[in-house]
Amino acid sequence: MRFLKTAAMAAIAGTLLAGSALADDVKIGFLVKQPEEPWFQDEWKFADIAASEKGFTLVKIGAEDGEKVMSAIDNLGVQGVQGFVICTPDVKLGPGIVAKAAANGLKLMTVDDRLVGSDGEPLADVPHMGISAVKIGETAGEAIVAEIENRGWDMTEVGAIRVSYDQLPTAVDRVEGAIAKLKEAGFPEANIFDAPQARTDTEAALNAATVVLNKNADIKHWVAFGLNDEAVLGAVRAAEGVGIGADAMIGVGIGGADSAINEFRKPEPTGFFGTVIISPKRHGYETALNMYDWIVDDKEPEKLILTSGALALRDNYQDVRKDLGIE
Ligand code: FCA
Repeated sequence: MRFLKTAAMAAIAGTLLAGSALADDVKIGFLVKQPEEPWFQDEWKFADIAASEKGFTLVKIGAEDGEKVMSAIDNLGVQGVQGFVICTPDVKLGPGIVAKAAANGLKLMTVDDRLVGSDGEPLADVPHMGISAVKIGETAGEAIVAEIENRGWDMTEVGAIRVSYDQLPTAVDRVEGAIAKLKEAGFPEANIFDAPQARTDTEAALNAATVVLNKNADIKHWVAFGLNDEAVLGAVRAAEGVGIGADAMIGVGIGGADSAINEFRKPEPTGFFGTVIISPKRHGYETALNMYDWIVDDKEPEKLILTSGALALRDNYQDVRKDLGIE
């Protein structure tokens, strides 16, 4: 009897030990599609904070195309990682990413861009944290409308640049949210011009917006929106390139990382009028923490978390950032 009791206690102690050893050995991957973009730098920064708080290892990998994503996942498997968070360069890689994660025995969560299946529908089984894209786009649209009115522009004489990346559902939701608010305020649909960007960076947006501006040289007042700050900065730079400055351009981006903040810090205002600040802390810290809890406590993350945004302008962005806990 006494022997049995001792054996049982030893077994319990062994389990406890194994449990804490597991916590020390936790390795989590964090893959992003555009590692040079300030938003993703911030996500990594906050994920690093979660790693040092909980004592796990964070493996950060930039994966700019499908091939890199697939080899990065194999790489994580070889390194003994238990799970990873990913913002994929292409949401259509969804089924491939799910299969690759499973083949390596890795738990999988997505951030920012939600995976889709071959039918184009979201892979609802993969836990995801994204932004409330339509709502945030609407906030950008409302800010543009308010400033058009503030400047006393006649909407029939204003052009709108829709910097678009339509292969990404969250990008479509964001720009369509902005357009809905413009139209609601009476902005003529015929004055909205599509500027499809080849990639989601400033240079690609600049190229796309330049085409629109050159084709419509008779329009003197412009507004611009897109999926992120880089998209809108591209439109603002394109406008500057054809002599349209801050007084004739109202660009409102989405993000609020350094790309936007550096613009607000310039001594003179530019056409980059505002940004809807979203939270890299939630997207970096919280996703990493959720993955950690999943690995260590078998606590599955919520399937879908959508985060909100807050409008910031040149003169109040510091307060908005403070309120969001990202200053
Ligand atoms: C997408 C965009 C990023 C950022 C993120 C929340 O991944 O490409 O710039 O806006 O959503």
